[in-house]
Amino acid sequence: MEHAKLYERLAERLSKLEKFPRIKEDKSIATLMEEHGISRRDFMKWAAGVTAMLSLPSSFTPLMAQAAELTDRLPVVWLHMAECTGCSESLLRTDAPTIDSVIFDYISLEYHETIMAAAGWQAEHNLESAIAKYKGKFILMVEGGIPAGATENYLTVGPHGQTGFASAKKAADAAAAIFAIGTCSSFGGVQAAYPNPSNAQALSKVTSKPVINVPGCPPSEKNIIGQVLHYILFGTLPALDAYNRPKWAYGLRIHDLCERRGHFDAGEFVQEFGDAGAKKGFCLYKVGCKGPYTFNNCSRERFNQHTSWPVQAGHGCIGCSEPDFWDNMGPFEEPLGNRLYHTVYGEGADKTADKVGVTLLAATAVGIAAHAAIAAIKGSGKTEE
Ligand code: FSX
Ligand code: SF4
Ligand code: F3S
Repeated sequence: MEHAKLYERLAERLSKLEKFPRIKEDKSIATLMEEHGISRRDFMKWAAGVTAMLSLPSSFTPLMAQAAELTDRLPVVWLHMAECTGCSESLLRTDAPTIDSVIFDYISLEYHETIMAAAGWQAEHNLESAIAKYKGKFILMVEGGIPAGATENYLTVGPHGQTGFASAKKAADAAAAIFAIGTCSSFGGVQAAYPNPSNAQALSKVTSKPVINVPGCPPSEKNIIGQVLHYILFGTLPALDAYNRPKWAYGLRIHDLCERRGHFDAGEFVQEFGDAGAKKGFCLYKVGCKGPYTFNNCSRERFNQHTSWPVQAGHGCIGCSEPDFWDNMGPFEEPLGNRLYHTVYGEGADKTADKVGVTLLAATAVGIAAHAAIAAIKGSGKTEE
């Protein structure tokens, strides 16, 4: 009954959106899909996958497909701050066009520095007119940390040398919804790593409006597009965790659904890269996997249309969707538990644990390290040829 009511409410919202004028008149999504060799059947299969990912019942699949068809009614402004453009690459650089990347083409992207043709004065003008034309109606996606150094001059964009800080603030003030795309925009990211020379900040420090964080360095294409579709369907904030990450994507630890989890439980670990255990697909905890402390859906959804993800490729998770992971999760190829036990320079374990940031994280680290240690004592972690 509850589902029926929700279905009705969402269907009503979509039929209202459908009446909005299409921003892109040139092509329908069906034509675009056809051009990329994607059948209607593939599209519906994809819509079923996204429906499950957003924890909606499978009967909502037609609504999801309809929401994807309406992404051209929604103006999006995408700003680049201090970062590596990996988030955009995550969406755009798949070797074959995925449905997510086709939808990204279809979205009415009013401004995106990496893929637009305009440059210089023209680009700046485009941004200003998009913000003015769609005031209060556009989605703002920001990629990158925002340098707020002493003079705010660490990042300037465009011919007027506007600071990144000012440009993000101006766009955020006029946006209908704000998504921080990637760990840099969500939490500061690599440029905010100690000693953070440009005083890089999270997008949420630039505006007082709610910011939905979609972290990951980079986030998967699914988490970016999924967030857009969630907004089209619901028009409200999703349920968020303590770090403003949508729970549908960041509600579980990598470790919870990892395909190597059976080996972790059995105490079967890779002791060093390339050993016999690595060949058998054993757990990567002892070579640094941070999956037990990292909240993201990589082990469930994977990347590039479900083909692979870091742990499947043979390297541990480095915790890239967690705040300050550059400082807190390193060294990336050593277990976090080692750091908690083998304290350096006379610092106590508690003091070191404090730096990890979250008590839960530290407690889990101790538990996980204990598991690995017990497994080693039992001798079951050995991987002789
Ligand atoms: Fe790079 Fe995006 Fe990392 Fe940051 O991703 S993949 S440095 S999250 O902002 O471009
Ligand atoms: Fe998977 Fe890493 Fe957990 Fe091992 S420690 S089961 S590799 S997430
Ligand atoms: Fe990042 Fe770990 Fe996923 S490193 S991409 S959160 S497996």
